Order: sequence, then structure tokens, then C-alpha cells
Amino acid sequence: MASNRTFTMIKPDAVEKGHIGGILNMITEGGFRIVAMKLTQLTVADAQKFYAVHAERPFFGELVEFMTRGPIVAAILEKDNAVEDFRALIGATNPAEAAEGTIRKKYATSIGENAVHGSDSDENAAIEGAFHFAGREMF
Ligand code: RTP
Ligand code: MG
Repeated sequence: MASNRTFTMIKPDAVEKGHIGGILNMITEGGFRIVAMKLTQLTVADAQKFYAVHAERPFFGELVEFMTRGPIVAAILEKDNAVEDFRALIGATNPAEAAEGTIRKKYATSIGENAVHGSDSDENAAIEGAFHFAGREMF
């Protein structure tokens, strides 16, 4: 059975541009309930661990630099079929390929600086959420 929670980050580019409110509005209008949320900043070690699956990719250094350059909003979201439905709401990694009505279509500027993260599996959603939040911070 699909889990009903996913994990998201509003990335540094979107925070810098003042899009926290607009993105949270699209998330709640999309039917997701906020279970946990905070403004925080990834350390280099955090970002390397978070994106370890991409460690061998040519863009890894750029990705770590980008994700650590300023604050992010980390949040756990709840909805039926959360992981898949949230990936649909954020749209394709490359905003040039993102569908109309998606968060990346509206707020992302490039394949690298693409405004939001969404977990890609139930297992990763649980790992990523637990990385940022203690049980008493989830509601
Ligand atoms: P995310 O993990 O952040 O939700 O993004 P995603 O699943 O849509 O994409 P993924 O393949 O997991 O890539 C992770 C992040 O790495 C950056 N990226 N840059 N320059 C490039 O070609 C490139 N490709 C990926 C993006 O920030 C992407 O979201
Ligand atoms: Mg990914």
C-alpha cells in the first residue's frame, strides 16, 4: 500500500526569490496537509548525504553548492498517494519540460535551480523526513 506521506524542500533559489508563500499555497491547494515544517539550511555534509545517489554525476558539485547556499523550507506532507501525487504537482526536473499548472513550471528557472524537491519513493520519504524532524515536530 502506498504511504500517505512525502517529504519536500523549497530550495534556496525559490526562498531567495520570495516564493515560499506561493509554493506553500500551491501545495495546500493541491490537497496536501502540512505535517511538519521549518526554515533551515543544509550543511555541505547534509547535502552530500541527501543527494548521495548523484555523487558520481557531473553536476554533483554544483548541486551541493546550490543546495547549501541559503536557507530552505523542509516539510513533511500528507495526502493519499502522497509521493506520486506530489511528483505530479512539482512537475519535471527540467522546467522546460514541466507541465502547465506545476510548481516547477511556475517557479523553477533551470534544471539545476528547480525550486522544489519531492521524494521519489515511500522509503526515501520516510528517511528524508526523519533526517529533518523529530517525532514531536510532526503533527
Ligand atoms: P529532486 O530530487 O531535487 O526532487 O529532483 P528530481 O528527482 O526531479 O531530479 P534528480 O534526478 O533526483 O536530480 C536531483 C537534482 O539535481 C539537480 N540536477 N541538475 N545540471 C543538471 O543536469 C542537473 N540534473 C539534476 C536538480 O536540482 C535536481 O532537482
Ligand atoms: Mg530526485
